[in-house]
Amino acid sequence: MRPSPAMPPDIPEQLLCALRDARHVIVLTGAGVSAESGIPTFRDAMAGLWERFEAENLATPSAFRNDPELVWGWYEWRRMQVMQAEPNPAHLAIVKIALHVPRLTLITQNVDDLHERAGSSTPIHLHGSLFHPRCFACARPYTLPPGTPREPTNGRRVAPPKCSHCGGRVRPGVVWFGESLPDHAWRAVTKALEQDCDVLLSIGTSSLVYPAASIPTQACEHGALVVQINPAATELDEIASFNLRGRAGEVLPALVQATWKD
Ligand code: BJW
Ligand code: ZN
Repeated sequence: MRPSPAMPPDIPEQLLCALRDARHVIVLTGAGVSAESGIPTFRDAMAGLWERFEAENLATPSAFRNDPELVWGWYEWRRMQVMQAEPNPAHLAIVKIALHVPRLTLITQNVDDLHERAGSSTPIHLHGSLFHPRCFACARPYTLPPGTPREPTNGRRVAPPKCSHCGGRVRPGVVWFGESLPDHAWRAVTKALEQDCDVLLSIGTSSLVYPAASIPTQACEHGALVVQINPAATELDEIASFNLRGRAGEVLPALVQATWKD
């Protein structure tokens, strides 16, 4: 028998039922969700940022101390890429899921603003944001000038702005290796995990970076059904009840369509 077009063969009925019945869905996203918008991931072979750049020279507090111009220029280059990108069908499908379930908590490791621009109002940004820099010395927020950054081509050094309060250097508002996650973000995650999550969707993350990678396991321990959407195998494969192999921009709209016939 040919599969119905509204029911892709790789989306099991049990998963559709779980989503239809869910009262609280947690969606955890990683770089793979923005990949189809043209934003590079970190660890994918060939295309991943860490294939071309050394994380310890760019994404640590000591890297910023050693070479603030290199680090600020690299992040301005990435901010420019994001400003030139658009949300893709995966971001939009997450907005649609939120319309169908009584409660959706969106947790993202991404530092872009594509979830917000797709229409998700309050994503929890676990690893901060390219759009909220702050002073490296006194931590006061810094307001970026409007418009896309000027001339930050890849590898170009750009002097970070100075804090108007203390004169310290302004740093990107992201979470680097060895730094704690923002308190308010982790508190919101803990609260969401304690509030009867029925289904957790882990989408486009390698599940290698902690503590974010512990979220699906914690949800599972709280009784949630864990579902992974990723074209590649990850550390989460053994914990997930369903592994939907494919690109988020294709699988998620199909999942929404099959679940709610949207
Ligand atoms: C698709 C797709 C498509 C492709 N559709 N899918 C041992 C040594 C040193 C440190 C540690 C250690 N063990 C643990 C640590 C701690 C460390 C850590 O976890 N390190 C591991 C790498 C080992 N964690 C931390 O340091 C964290 N802080 C912390 O633990 O605080 C406590 C503490 C304080 C003080 C001292 C010690 C501890 C902070 C982590 C911060 C992570 N920061 C970054 C950079 C953010 C800024 C920036 O953007 O530059 O966050 S690293 C980078 O990884 C970024 C991401 O958010 C994060 C996760 O990556 P993600 O999203 O999973 O991307 P990828 O590329 O890994 O995966 C993409 C996936 O998409 C792949 O699976 C593809 O297949 C898939 N995909 N196309 C769907 N179309
Ligand atoms: Zn300052």
